[in-house]
Amino acid sequence: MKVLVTGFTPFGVEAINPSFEAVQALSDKIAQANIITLEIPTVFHESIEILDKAIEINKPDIVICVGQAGGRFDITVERVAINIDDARIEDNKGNQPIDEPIFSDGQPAYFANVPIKSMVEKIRESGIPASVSNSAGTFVCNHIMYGLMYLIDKKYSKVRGTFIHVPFIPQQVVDKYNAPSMELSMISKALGLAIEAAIGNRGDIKAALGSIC
Ligand code: PCA
Repeated sequence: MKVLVTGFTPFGVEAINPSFEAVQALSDKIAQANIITLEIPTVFHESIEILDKAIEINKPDIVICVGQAGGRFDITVERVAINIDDARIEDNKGNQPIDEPIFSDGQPAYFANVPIKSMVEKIRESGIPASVSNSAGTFVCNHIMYGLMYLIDKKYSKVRGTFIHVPFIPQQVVDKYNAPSMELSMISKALGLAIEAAIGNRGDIKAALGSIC
């Protein structure tokens, strides 16, 4: 079993991206699966092309893409990706698509095909805050998750995957008022647990982890 785990390059005003920092800190083996890590540029489309090549070369069974969600306090496992780019800021190559579909021949949305609730519960059991998220936004993170699920739909039907958003780490919030953060080691541990749950479960649990608004 092989799991490809990606993180993003820093973007916006940030000098680091906790997603790739945490991905890099994962062990090489989790629950007997080989872990392959990859840094992806925070750039529309180029990110999907790089992911596509990495899937083609590495032939993973599971792909988990990870990104920073500054302002969220917990680890959020994404349920769905939507076919829209709507960028509030430029990506790392100056692109700022507004209300553009990601793929004209793609579905309006794709759902994660790993057991997201089992993953959230496994993280919570270890005392780390986590929840299911029903929106990955409309920037490059939603874009890469949509790209991943589109590629699974069109080319890699045996692959399973989703996207996980992680909070800022403490060094990013020393000058930000009221911004939540989580220690890098905790984020990395949570990612490892999420991967373990994805490896060990095909069907999901029926748990009341939905959101009210
Ligand atoms: N977070 C951004 C893109 C890259 C990242 O780490 C997002 O949530 O869209």
